[in-house]
Amino acid sequence: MDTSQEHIALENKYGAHNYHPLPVVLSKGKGVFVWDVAGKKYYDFLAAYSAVNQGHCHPEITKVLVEQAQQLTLTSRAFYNDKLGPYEKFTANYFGFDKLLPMNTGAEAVETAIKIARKWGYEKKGIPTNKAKIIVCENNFHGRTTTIISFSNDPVANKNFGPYTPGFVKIPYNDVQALKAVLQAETNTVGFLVEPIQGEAGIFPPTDSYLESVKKLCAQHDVLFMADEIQTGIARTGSLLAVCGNCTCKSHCERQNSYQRPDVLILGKALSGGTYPVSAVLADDAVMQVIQPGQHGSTFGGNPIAAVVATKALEIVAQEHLIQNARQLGKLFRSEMEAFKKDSKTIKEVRGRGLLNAIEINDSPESSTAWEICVALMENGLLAKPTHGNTIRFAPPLVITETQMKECIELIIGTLKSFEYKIG
Ligand code: IF1
Repeated sequence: MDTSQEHIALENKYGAHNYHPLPVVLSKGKGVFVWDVAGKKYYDFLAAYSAVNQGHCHPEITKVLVEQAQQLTLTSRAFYNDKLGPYEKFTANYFGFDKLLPMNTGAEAVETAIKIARKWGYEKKGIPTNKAKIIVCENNFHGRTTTIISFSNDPVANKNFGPYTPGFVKIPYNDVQALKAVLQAETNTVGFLVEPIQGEAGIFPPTDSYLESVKKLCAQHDVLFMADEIQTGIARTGSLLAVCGNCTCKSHCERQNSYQRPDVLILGKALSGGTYPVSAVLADDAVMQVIQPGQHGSTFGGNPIAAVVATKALEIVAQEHLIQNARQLGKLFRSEMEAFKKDSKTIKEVRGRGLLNAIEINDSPESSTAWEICVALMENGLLAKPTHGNTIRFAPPLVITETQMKECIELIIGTLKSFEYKIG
């Protein structure tokens, strides 16, 4: 038995079977590359679901992590620590909000946003007790907690986990009329929670004017526009946030009318460069001040390691021009895939923004073709993962160079060509 098989067998025997990973066991990462236990090198085109935007083991992030780990790791919020305040100031300014509430995982940050919106609804909007409604989208993905899966419509995610948390209304994504109708009908609405580009659903960017209309409608109805940018945020889609539209500046500028500023911004994943679980909710005072001592918190949220790691991870996004890189190389990726699609039966559609892209394989959603292609890509030295239906997500670290991207495009096209005979 080689070591990969041993590791896989161990997980199978002693670990809960809540994942179905590709059969590759990784033990090292650097930039856009990861290595398996046998020393084989791969391009990482998942980047830990868009968490490792700054690249694996970024030396500067690792440095602050190690230094802080030797100095002070955790105080809880029962005491102050000397890293949290500077981090909150830096990050609030970076994204243009008054305040930040620190948590650890994405799901926790979404839960936090839900609690803030409900409390704001009762205390600022005068919604009758326990009547608050939050509008969400069909095919959403916001995490795995009991409340969040309560408003999922993916049976894999929520079947047999009931009873479900009430208070959510589902409407189709990218449908302004549906939002308008529900805002008119549901007077107890406190917020609209949306992924600016739907991720798990298969990478679906909305029509250009969608977020602008969403923002207007939310403002008109005094409802919080809550953007879950856990996957799309922090340069991934070729702008600082997906709500920035076409703005490529390093941080926000209100003069860019393409910036659809949310009332509540939810971040995770790449906030730490994938180094450490760090998530956050950002909002202005009028909203954030509804949370008072004792009403929300977390043992680890806002710990000094998280604070220094996240600060550095955000600095690197600006220093290394990751927004511009994601935008340029994303364009290159999609145009090359579109060009290949013209002569190939293997691709049905190419979708995405920046370096959050997907290709839909031209086979029935029930077939395992996308999985088989991912196994073949793995054998050829590139790791990517199928998502819903027959879709493959391509989301490398944003530090990828043009030369590397060209090599990967060739590798992906070469692999797809080997499936030509099976498809169509
Ligand atoms: C899993 C997808 C990605 C997210 C958005 C909140 C969270 C996520 C928009 C929760 C998490 C992950 C988690 C991972 C699979 C994954 C995912 F395939 F489901 F869609 F990224 F592409 N909001 N997304 O995408 O954040 O609590 O995990 O830190 O296996 O659940 P978390």
